[in-house]
Amino acid sequence: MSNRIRSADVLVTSPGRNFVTLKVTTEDGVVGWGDATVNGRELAVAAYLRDHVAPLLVGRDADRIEDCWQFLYRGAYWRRGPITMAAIGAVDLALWDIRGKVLDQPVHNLLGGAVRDGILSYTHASGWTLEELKDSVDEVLSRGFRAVRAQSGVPGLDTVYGIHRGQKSYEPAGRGSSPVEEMWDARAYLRHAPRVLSALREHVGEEIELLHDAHHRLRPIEAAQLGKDLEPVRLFWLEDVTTGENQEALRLVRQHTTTPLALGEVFNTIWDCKDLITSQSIDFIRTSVMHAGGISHARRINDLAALWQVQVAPHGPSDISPITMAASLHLDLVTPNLGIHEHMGYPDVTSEVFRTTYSLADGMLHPGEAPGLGVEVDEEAAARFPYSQAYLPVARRRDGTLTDW
Ligand code: GCO
Ligand code: MG
Repeated sequence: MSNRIRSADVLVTSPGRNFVTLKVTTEDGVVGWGDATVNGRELAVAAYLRDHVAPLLVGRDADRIEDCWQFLYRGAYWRRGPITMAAIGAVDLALWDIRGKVLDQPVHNLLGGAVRDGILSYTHASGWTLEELKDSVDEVLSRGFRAVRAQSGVPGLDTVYGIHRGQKSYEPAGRGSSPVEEMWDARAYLRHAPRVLSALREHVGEEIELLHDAHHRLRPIEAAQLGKDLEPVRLFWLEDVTTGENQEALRLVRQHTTTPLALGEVFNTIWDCKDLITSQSIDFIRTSVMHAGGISHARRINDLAALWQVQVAPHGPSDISPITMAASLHLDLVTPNLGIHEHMGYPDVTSEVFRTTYSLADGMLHPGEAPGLGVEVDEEAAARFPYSQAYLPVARRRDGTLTDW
């Protein structure tokens, strides 16, 4: 029996949207799958994996997951950052998948076993108008969800983060060779969002959990104002109310409001999360398992958060593949301080390539009991969906200044 790595191959495929997948095969022929998708920068991470990581994996012992993580993280010298950490994350996921398959166990059993029966999840609802938003929320609730993220249009803006442009569901990345340019008006949003969310609270009653994503685009004092104005709505959380780069900003927001704060979907390491967690400036840490270097690193973030009574709420948009979704669910199942998991869902066609065994029923997710992560990739199907360039939008203020999208 040999768990040495024979090959590591990168697949870029686009069933409904672009995904970067890593396939690691051992000398015994066991295959582990990893995800390395960085939305809008897919080919950069594919090249990093193909040119700089895959050659280092061949011949290594697939059982030594932590050593491999340390080797790729410390060994790069130029460490951290989304591309490097997504690549390391993909390798880590693939090695946990192999480990589970070799031992014939689902990954959560290798991580200490389940501490809960299922994982509370939320999905997205949106509408240009309050009436459309109510209908969208009702539709989500009719599918069994008890927690819903609500995004609304803003009068005077014809594109707003989180609101779909005609198609069935919202997908921010647009196909084409350059990004769509959206317009942003913080004053208009700050006037409108509290009114809409208050009306929505009236509509759904007290027991449904409402979440809202401000998507990094407010300045600190605007963020504080929004948090304060939304207190009567009793949100489950207000997400990315300002950017997380200047972490002091969150302390300012915190001083002004008791609305729970969630942040961290663009963070890559425990170092990015450390100050916000240890200063208790946030209530939920949102790193995705893959963008934060895989299970081996994300679990350290989760444990740090536990010490400071911060809950874990993994990022789960359509732009991380079902492999990361599954990995996240295995880790959620064993994490005592889990809060909630995002489930944005995928275009139907994605399931032609990614065969999953995780489940969603009555708003609760479960990773399933298949050995490994429980996701298999159909390579023939993947080949039918070649990469096609897509970018996330950019945003400008009314005077044309580029701002955070
Ligand atoms: C979320 C996110 C996403 C991001 C996307 C960018 O809360 O789900 O904000 O929708 O915009 O992941 O690639
Ligand atoms: Mg978000």
